[in-house]
Amino acid sequence: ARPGQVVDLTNCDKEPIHIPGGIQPHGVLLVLQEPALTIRQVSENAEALLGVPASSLLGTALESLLTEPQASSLRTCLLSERLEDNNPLKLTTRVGGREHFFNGIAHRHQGRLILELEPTFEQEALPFFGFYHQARSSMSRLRNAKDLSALCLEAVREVRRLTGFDRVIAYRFDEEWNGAVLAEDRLETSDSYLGLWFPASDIPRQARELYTLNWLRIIPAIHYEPARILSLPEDAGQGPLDMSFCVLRSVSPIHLEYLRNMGASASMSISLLKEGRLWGLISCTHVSGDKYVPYEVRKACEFVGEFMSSLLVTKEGNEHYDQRIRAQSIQVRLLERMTRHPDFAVGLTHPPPELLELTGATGAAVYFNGRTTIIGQAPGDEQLQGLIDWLAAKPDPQELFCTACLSNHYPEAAAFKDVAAGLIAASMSRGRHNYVLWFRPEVVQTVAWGGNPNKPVDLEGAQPRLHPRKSFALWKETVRGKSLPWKDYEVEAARELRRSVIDIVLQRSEELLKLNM
Ligand code: BLA
Repeated sequence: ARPGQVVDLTNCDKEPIHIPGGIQPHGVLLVLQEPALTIRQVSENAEALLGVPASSLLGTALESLLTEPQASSLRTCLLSERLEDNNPLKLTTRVGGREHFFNGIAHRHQGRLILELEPTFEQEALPFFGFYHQARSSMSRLRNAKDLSALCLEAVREVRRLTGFDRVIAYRFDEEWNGAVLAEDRLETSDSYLGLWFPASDIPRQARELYTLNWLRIIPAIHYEPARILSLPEDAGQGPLDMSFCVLRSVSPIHLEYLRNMGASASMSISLLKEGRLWGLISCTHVSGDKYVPYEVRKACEFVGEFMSSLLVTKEGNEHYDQRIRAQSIQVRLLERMTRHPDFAVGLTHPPPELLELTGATGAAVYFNGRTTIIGQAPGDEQLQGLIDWLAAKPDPQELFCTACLSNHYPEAAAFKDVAAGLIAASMSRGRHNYVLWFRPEVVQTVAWGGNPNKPVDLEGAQPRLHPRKSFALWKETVRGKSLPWKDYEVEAARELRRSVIDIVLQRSEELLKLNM
């Protein structure tokens, strides 16, 4: 946010993070005018890194900073159509007899040629063969991962190996853009984030849009003073520089505060895309000081993200495939027991976990001929009876009634949302009211929150500013009374079980009829 602009819960996703007006000061940003490569804009930290004050660079030609042979090859590179293919440009500046080495990262956006210079040391780059072998073995590990979890784990290990971040996690968005940590590689002395969920507002819409366009972003040192971008006076009316594709783009102050609250000192994240849509992130955080990752290593990390992205369709497809197979084998065992056992309810509920596993429920009730058998967590007897009466009296009885927010349909359910905010109710016979009910608790109860909620809220500044931790409170309100959604294959498994039970019931009653004849 710019000075005077207050970001709050209602406009969090409107913060224009692509035009922050400044950069992170570990590099210098230049906007060049073609063909002479005149410096039209430059970040105010130029003096610290180049040895020339920003104000005296404005209006001059970039070449004056460089040694002559470089200047002409630079011009060839920069003026080419696909200038990004030449990144990083290895540049040496000479000012007052002192040489400085840089990686130059160039791109064109909205008709502007932007060159970002990151200081470098010769020995920093991965040797070519090292990179090649690493990439090859990393590709085969990712490709051979047997399923989605294995793929995520290989990827976070690979990124941690490449960079040395204290923690690397793989993070997947759900339908509402909340995220869950699927895999982690971390310092052994730190707490695990595995399985934790984070609310959608932690990574707002406009940030997700930028991350769909860029593979990687880095914050090497969160405690920085942004370096403003200075322009020639005659360009003053041009409006702020769009930094959507800049590697030095200054970061949202809200996010920096978020990282401070997490105890992080540096951060990097890599996008994971599935069929062009942001699927998740590989998110890296460092707690033990600044963490600068050289350009070549970042490219190797991007490569891991890009390659993992290309594998998501098959590996995630397999995930559901495995779950379906598992549901089918449970189904077979349940049916076999039901046909053997004169009392269905017993067949269905022994051993108890199988009926729950079938749909991923935490509790179930089998209501058969006026008798109820309960497994796992379920509403109390009276609450259950009330629910069954309500189901039986529904004006539009369905074979399968399925909801992730029962209290929307049946307000009395608010009283037992801790065990049954979500419900699948399968009606097992016409006329008589026999049901199998599956329950899931309110999502706030099941989902573990990863932002250290017990930590006292930091002092807020003089301006009423949004504290990132407040987003969790907001999120809790939006999910109040709701369970995690039932997945298609879980609903399908309930439907399948219903069909089989009805078949068995019919078969038995026919047999009974024959006996009685
Ligand atoms: C950005 N938030 C991000 C990013 C991550 C997270 C990974 C990408 C930038 C980066 O790589 O650091 C969130 N980081 C996490 C999570 C974990 C983690 C969930 O390590 C879990 C382990 N953030 C808030 C609120 C707002 C907010 C309330 O909590 C808005 C009001 C904003 N987050 C926010 C913004 C960005 C962001 C604006 C974009 C930062 C930028 O690119 O400029």
